[in-house]
Amino acid sequence: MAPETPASANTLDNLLVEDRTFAPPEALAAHANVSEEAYARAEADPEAFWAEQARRLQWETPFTQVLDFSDAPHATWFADGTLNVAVNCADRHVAAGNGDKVAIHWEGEPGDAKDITYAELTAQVSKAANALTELGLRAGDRAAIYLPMIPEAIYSMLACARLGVAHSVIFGGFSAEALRTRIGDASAKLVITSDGQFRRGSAVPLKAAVDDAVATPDSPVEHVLVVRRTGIDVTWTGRDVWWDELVDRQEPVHQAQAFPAEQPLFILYTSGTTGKPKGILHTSGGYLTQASWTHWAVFDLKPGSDVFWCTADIGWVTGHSYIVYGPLSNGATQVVYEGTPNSPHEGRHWEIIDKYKVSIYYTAPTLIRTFMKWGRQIPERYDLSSLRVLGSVGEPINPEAWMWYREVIGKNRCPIVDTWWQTETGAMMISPLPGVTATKPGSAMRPLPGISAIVVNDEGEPVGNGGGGYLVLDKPWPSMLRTIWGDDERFKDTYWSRFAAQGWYFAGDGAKYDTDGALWLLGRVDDVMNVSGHRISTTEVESALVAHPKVAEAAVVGANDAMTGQGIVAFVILRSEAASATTEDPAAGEALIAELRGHVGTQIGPIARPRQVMIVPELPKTRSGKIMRRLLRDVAENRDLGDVTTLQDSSVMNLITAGLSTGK
Ligand code: 6R9
Repeated sequence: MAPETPASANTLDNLLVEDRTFAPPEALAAHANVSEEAYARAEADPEAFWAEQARRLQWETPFTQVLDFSDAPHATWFADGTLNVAVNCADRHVAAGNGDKVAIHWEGEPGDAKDITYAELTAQVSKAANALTELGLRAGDRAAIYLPMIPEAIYSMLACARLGVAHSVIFGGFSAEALRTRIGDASAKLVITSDGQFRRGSAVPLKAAVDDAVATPDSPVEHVLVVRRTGIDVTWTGRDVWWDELVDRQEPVHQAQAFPAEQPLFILYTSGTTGKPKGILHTSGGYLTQASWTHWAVFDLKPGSDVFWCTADIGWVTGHSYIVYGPLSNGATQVVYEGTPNSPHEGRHWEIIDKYKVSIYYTAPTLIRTFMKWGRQIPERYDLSSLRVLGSVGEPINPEAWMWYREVIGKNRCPIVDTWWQTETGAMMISPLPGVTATKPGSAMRPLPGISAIVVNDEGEPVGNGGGGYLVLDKPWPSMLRTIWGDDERFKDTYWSRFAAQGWYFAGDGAKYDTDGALWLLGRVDDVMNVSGHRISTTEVESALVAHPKVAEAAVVGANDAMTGQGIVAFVILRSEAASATTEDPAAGEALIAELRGHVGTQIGPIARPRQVMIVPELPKTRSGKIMRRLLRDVAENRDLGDVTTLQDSSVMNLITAGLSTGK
């Protein structure tokens, strides 16, 4: 059978139907930070809306211009205003009388803990800024930060911001090679790292990778500043400086200078699926405006009573915007946790929520599905009654994972905000507002006030309700990326050439509207499968699989198929009980595979029925928890594996391929 053209003109088939809807809780809606009127007001005059949000910040020189998009796709926001980002995140809360308020409840992996007030934060950032100045850093320079989730990571980011130095945070655990290319691309003069980091109870080296990365004659790095975290042995050279010897002796006061709104704030590298990583550049005023406002609006933050916790790593954009810049600019109290969710036990997150009375919890679908796999009996041992808003980010959240999150963690009380955004967008773009928007399991619902997003087909025509296609952002927004560091051509090419005629930003994600007009994100367009001419999103088939009571996680890929163009191959992780049952009895495993294929067929239609289902113990993920389908495609098509350097745990692929070759 030759692949046929689908009957509809839509770019993506719309398979999954979801009709559960949850209204915002009345008590929350009655006191919500934002109300329905904000949408219409922002739409009528987006620039006035964002100017109003920008005034939530402290400006040294007030701006008179808002947006300038005359050099599109390059935008400037608030360009004639000046501000200091670190002052906005620390000093101004002290000046407002909140110096004794806890900014950070820091919880170390081994169980050490420390509360950091806004006064302490201001002093530490000032000392670090003085130290960086002593090392020769000046406004306009770049510094790389390669640290675990310890307070010094946040002090370092804010010290850079304070000096007008752009930081480039690199995931603690990326290889020396990954470090070298990122340091080189940004010409970083300084690397801030630690001797080692704790991972599941043991101390592992960190500085060693930096030693490797800077050991070339052409390295731009002049100094390596080293935090003592684990006490493990390190090798030492003339360019190395201990944090406790340099920073601790500095004055806790630093006179901050204001910088223009368009001063570079950070570069963050996204791996992309192919080619060299892209250094996404963000600047100061627009970025901070949107990070700050979305953190306040989307979580309905009450800075006086809420305890916020974002479980991301600071090496991911989510950590930049919703651990550092959003919460601290809002003067929030938050938890920062150094470790992994199952160290020393699988109840660690719930124990922390109980201990600090966390009221807003923001995490990723990958983790929710992991918690589902471990079982609901674990969170049920803890008091989670302090929670009032739950958030999700990083991937589409499957409806069943959403329902589990709502019932088991939120006890059917807490609204869930599913927030769609990207490193490139800098801050949240599409999300419900917890006191305003009704929610549906798995949908990000609608663009935030001040944001415009539409779903279009190949020709750039809006698809309308019930249709699927490409997600585009058709209006500029304050925290938009300004360029790709050192490669402006690639910036234009990657994001602005697909719909150049219309001048739209191409997000690279598939999306659809349901019949009510709610927005559903459907994964990267590169991952879309083509089965007999039907374009099927990975997300919908994965969601159908996760809806089966024995499945915790699923990843599907399209593999070459002589008959249908591509055939759907599913990799499935079972929930704990089902996993032990199938390991003990291979026949039960075979029966379950047949059941799962049938289940997808009945849930969303025969066209989406997987050709193959493989039960695996793990899935390959990036450090921000995204499934790397590219590697699974290599497995499904019996190819050698491509680049595995951005995997969170590179041994996972051995586990998967070993399991397959023994027929499991
Ligand atoms: C913040 C972040 C961006 C990509 C994005 C999309 C996926 C993120 C999502 C989501 C569906 C959500 N993504 N949030 N997909 N629903 N709520 O994750 O940034 O690491 O740059 O990834 O992540 O595919 O294009 P980043």
